[in-house]
Amino acid sequence: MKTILSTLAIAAFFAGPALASGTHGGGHGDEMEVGKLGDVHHVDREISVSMKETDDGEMLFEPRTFSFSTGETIKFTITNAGELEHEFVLDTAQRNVLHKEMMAKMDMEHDDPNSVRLDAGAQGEVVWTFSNAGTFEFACLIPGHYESGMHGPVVVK
Ligand SMILES: [Cu+2]
Repeated sequence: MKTILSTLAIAAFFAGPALASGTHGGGHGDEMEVGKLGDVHHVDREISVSMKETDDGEMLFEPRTFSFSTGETIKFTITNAGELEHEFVLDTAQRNVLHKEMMAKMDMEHDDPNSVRLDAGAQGEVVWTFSNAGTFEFACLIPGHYESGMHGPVVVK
């Protein structure tokens, strides 16, 4: 059974010291440290991302890293070119670790603008504005996938 949880539910689940020290308080709508939902009519750049497994058991994103300027709005067009289900999640590395631990305990679908989960062969998109400078992370948090290589840095300058 799959449970649909929002970022807020995840925050509530992890309402412990680790999360409290790692995030700013609310009050800015859906703004996250990594940024916010982008305006599809004001996209600065479009980037294609593929997700797949390799013959030797790795799971990969292509490209493996991203570098953006503060304030840029990116349209990610994401293709699952593999044979398994995958997802693309933008967040801080710290929150991805917590989120991944939660995913290991219960299968979970996201209903958040910072992520998309795709069946094999499917395509989806995430339009995102990187409003804050810093080093963030994109990852697939389906159990075992992060460890198989599905994560990379997002540097915002
Ligand atoms: Cu995956």
